[in-house]
Amino acid sequence: VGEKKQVLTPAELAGRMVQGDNLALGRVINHLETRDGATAELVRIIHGHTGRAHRIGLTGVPGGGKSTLVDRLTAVFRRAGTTVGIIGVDPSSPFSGGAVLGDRIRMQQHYLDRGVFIRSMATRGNSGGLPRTIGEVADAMDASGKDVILIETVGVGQSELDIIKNVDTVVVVLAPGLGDGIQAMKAGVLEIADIFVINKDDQPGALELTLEINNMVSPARGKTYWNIPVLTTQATANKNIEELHRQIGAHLTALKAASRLEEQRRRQRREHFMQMLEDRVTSGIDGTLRHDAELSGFIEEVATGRIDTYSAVEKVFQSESLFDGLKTRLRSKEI
Ligand SMILES: Nc1nc2c(ncn2[C@@H]2O[C@H](COP(=O)(O)OP(=O)(O)OP(=O)(O)O)[C@@H](O)[C@H]2O)c(=O)[nH]1
Ligand SMILES: [Mg+2]
Repeated sequence: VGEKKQVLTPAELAGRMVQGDNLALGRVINHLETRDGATAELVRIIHGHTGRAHRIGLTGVPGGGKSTLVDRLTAVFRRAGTTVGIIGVDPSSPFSGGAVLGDRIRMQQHYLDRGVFIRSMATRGNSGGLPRTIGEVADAMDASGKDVILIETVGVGQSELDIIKNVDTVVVVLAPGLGDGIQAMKAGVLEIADIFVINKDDQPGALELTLEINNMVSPARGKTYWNIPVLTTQATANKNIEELHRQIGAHLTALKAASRLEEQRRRQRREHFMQMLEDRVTSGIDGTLRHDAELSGFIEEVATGRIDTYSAVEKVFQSESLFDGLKTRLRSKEI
């Protein structure tokens, strides 16, 4: 197998992936993550095969039952003949190191199913944001023919909010007994929900939490393209998972009926593009500053407080060596 691995060109590998070969899909994703010589060509090929899959994000409180829901939901999708790609975002933070193993165990029933592809990705550094390549990984799953892609984010840092830039439907999962009701949620998370799930309805406080969320969303009922449902589930007992499955499908139908699906995806592509440009410019400036003797002096002067930030920025942008260095760096594919 090792030898065979060497001879596959990116186009051949992508060809297998498009045929639904999960092994090839996994290898394509490796290339997307390591950003090696094959990445650009793979991204280009993948691009021509995307747009079919329904992308669904699950976010919410830590320990609310997202992974269990993903697992049970996957079973419902599979019974309906729907193929599933799953992206689990694992915190790189040492504090929640246990999550990965737990998720593996929970997902076990699907590991041998060729209609399911599971991949975990690490969060981005300290910000806890979603990995930048998550959209490309979802694209690859889409191109490989997965009908739905479920993305579970961790309940830390920026990733709950980032999810909206990457999916068509956002499911916010809450559960009683985890913090003080909706006050415990990070600002903004409640606003991005297309569907609310109050999980663990066997636990005290589930009814109150459901009422609280219902009160929050009811003023908007009948005023937008979609009435946000508030579902009560018990993932461990498979309770109401079929209804969640139905509402996820209904949301996609509503998006299409309101001509919002394409609009939403257009906005996401534009943002992703701007983000990539920004990343490249930022790392280009960073590299240039560090490697230029004159310019790197400014970093030190600012750091020690000898010069004010504003003047330093002006001086850097007046320098010819910045633009010379930047030009070379920005055009090199390495950054
Ligand atoms: N009582 C009860 N426990 C549940 C229910 N759903 C999930 N759990 C349990 O809650 C715990 C956390 O579930 P997970 O699915 O790992 O939750 P999560 O949101 O993915 O957790 P993180 O990814 O760590 O944020 C596990 O022990 C589950 O078995 C439920 O409906 N009722
Ligand atoms: Mg989880």
